[in-house]
Amino acid sequence: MGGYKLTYFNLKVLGEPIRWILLHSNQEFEDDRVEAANWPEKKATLLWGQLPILTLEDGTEMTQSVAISEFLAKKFNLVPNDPIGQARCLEIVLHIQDCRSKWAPFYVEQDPEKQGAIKKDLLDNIFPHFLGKFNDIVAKNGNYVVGNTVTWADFWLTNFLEIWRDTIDDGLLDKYPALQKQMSNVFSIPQIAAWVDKRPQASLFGFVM
Ligand SMILES: N[C@@H](CCC(=O)N[C@@H](CS)C(=O)NCC(=O)O)C(=O)O
Repeated sequence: MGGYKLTYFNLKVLGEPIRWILLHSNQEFEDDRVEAANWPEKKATLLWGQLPILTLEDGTEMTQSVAISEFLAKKFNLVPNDPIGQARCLEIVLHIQDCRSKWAPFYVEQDPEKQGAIKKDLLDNIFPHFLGKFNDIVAKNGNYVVGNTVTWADFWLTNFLEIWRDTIDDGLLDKYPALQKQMSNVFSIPQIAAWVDKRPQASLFGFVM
């Protein structure tokens, strides 16, 4: 055991980029997935009441998926060398988080009519805005997010492109060739390819993302 434990749900969403950073770095880790039935009890014991949590070898716990990802990426050389490149990675990941926060209500909404309106706004406005910009950035960077080479920001982008496509529209990425190439770059990394072949099927409260 390499000493890390990632506690999250049986979902990809905010846990999967962290799993990929650890896998890419050949770190063994405990992939701790909290069952829905155990969540209320577990939540009550947590400082911030949310997941993911990364537990380090000495028992130190970290929260916030972006902070955890950047911490591990710095430790395991998945960041550019220059400060501006490092800031660009964080910048893009925070834009991915912004896009995620616009997509998430689609899943929470129970009323089919309201859900349809959210989906229409995603397809007409939100995704064209974010995906168009991500595509242009990636096209200028050799089909990576920053600096013509893989960084932790690529793991974030590929993970969410896959989730948004699979949850909203199979053809979502058809207009974005650079994003398709970026995903294929990430999914070709041997450790990620091997993981994707065998990873648990995400499923929690009917969410399969
Ligand atoms: N900004 C936090 C958000 C964490 C978050 O929203 N976690 C959700 C799962 S994706 C959660 O724990 N939900 C259960 C709850 O709040 O009770 C991060 O990026 O880590």
